[in-house]
Amino acid sequence: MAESDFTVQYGDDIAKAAKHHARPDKSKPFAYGTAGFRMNADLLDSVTFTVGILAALRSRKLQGKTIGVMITASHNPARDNGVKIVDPYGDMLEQSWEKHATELANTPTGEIKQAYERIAREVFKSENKEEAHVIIARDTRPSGKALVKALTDALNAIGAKYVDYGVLTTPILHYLTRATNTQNDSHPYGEISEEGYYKKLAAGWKTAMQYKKPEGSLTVDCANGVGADALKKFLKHMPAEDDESGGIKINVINDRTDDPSVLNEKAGADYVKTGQRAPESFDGKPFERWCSYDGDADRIIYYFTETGNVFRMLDGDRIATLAASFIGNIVEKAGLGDKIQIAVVQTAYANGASTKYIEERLKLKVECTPTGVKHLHHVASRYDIGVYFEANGHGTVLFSQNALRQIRKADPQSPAQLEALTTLQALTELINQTVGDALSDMLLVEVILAHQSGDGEHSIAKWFTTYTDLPNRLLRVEVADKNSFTTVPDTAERKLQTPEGMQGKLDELVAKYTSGRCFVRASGTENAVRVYGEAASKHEVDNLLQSVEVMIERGEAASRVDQH
Ligand code: NG1
Ligand code: ZN
Repeated sequence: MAESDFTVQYGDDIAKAAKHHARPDKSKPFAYGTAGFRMNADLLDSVTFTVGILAALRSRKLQGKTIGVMITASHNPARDNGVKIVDPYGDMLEQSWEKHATELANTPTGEIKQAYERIAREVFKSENKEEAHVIIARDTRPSGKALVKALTDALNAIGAKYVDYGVLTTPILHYLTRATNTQNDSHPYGEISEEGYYKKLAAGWKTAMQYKKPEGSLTVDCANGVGADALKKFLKHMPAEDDESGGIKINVINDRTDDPSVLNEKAGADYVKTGQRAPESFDGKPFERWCSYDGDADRIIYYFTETGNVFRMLDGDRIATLAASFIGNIVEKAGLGDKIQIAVVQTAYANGASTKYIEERLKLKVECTPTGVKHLHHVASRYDIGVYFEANGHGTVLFSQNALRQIRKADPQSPAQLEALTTLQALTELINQTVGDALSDMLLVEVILAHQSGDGEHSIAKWFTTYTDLPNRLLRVEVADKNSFTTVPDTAERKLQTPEGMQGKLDELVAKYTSGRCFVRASGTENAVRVYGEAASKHEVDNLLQSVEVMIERGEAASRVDQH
């Protein structure tokens, strides 16, 4: 018998169920990208059905471990939706499986049984009768419910067991996936419930904030998304506002989760970061701390105004530098400086000034990866402590098994060492170890600012002055075919390979500007190319980006002529 000659169950049931979730004949090809599948929700029914099949296959392949499926389109408009798979430890679907997701999503409905059996044979290698387990959550989008139905129809057809957790933030679903799979470990990640997540974070906060009280208040713009519900539930677990140990006043705004039309509208992390402006409802007083989550609460951006209404933004790069500097410091204070190595992972979109600050002032290693948190997460996990953030506010801090062991077994020699160790231990509980998490990142920032305040200066203003961002801009340019823009391998997307000759022209343009840097890459989530640039002055950046846009448009015009 040939190796692949084994029975694969459920093919007929899948074929039957698929008829209710048929792939539209004329759909464009779907691709599992940086954020899973994401598009107009009307196109997602058949795609979500096939994701159910793949999630069950993945679980069976991993001896029945629980796989997560999240239905969300994050910061995109309410009409969009998306679906992505979460691996057992809460990280993104292993990259080698993305091609199977893409293949299933593009299979005509009449051929789904054959495609399913072919993939099952390829990944299983021998007969597999494991019980499959999947957990599901969705954000507040109205289309989410029907998509969960498509997903569970697939899970029923393939004989998988599942739990539908309803409406949750993306990071809570990641937490639950990891918590479920580590229940029998010596150190389970946490209780398997939404409540368990809030309890874990609140416990970490209380320990980290013993004897500290944050200055002033914090206002959180929840983008009218699911983060609003989560934050309100979480606050019930926090110390009273006037408590001298960790009491904090948090105002929740943009919490209209009952009205989908306002989701991410003139609010939220993406609106603030891309426009470098406050949400429309902003009415903060000078130096008051504000932050914005995105629609599924995995990104966060901080900001405040200085006297005279000058807007100041603290993005993912700032959170990374704040966290790396603080954690580096307490690791030293805890006497673990020679046992724990810290690194910071960024993408090419990180402001050059932040990279310089980390390397030259903090003396820490910086790694640059392609866009998409899966890349950053992967590299960060190689270090004892890996701080990773995208400039857009998506990121976290990972503690390796070695770091956790060192922290657990350290024997403090002084009250100062004990305090540092206690804070460090608390941070390992407070910081989401699976994925970027707006709520958890917010608590991290608040802990650090509270620890650093007390010298008369506003802690947020002090944070802002640690270094000065290079003026920068991010442009989105629509092109006929974004796939004609490819980058040279191993350059973290900083050099174009095609269109031929374009990188040379770009280099010539950049060379004309002081501290100029610019790169062009195809977006993984939208049909456009992104142009990022920075230079010594705002005027120069504007100039540089305008020239690059003209260059791209000329290239487009020339290729249109070629095709005729
Ligand atoms: P694309 O569209 O590939 O640039 C965007 C963000 C990523 C990431 C993904 C997923 C920028 C420049 N790009 O990717 O960082 O967050 O969306 O949401 O912010
Ligand atoms: Zn998001």
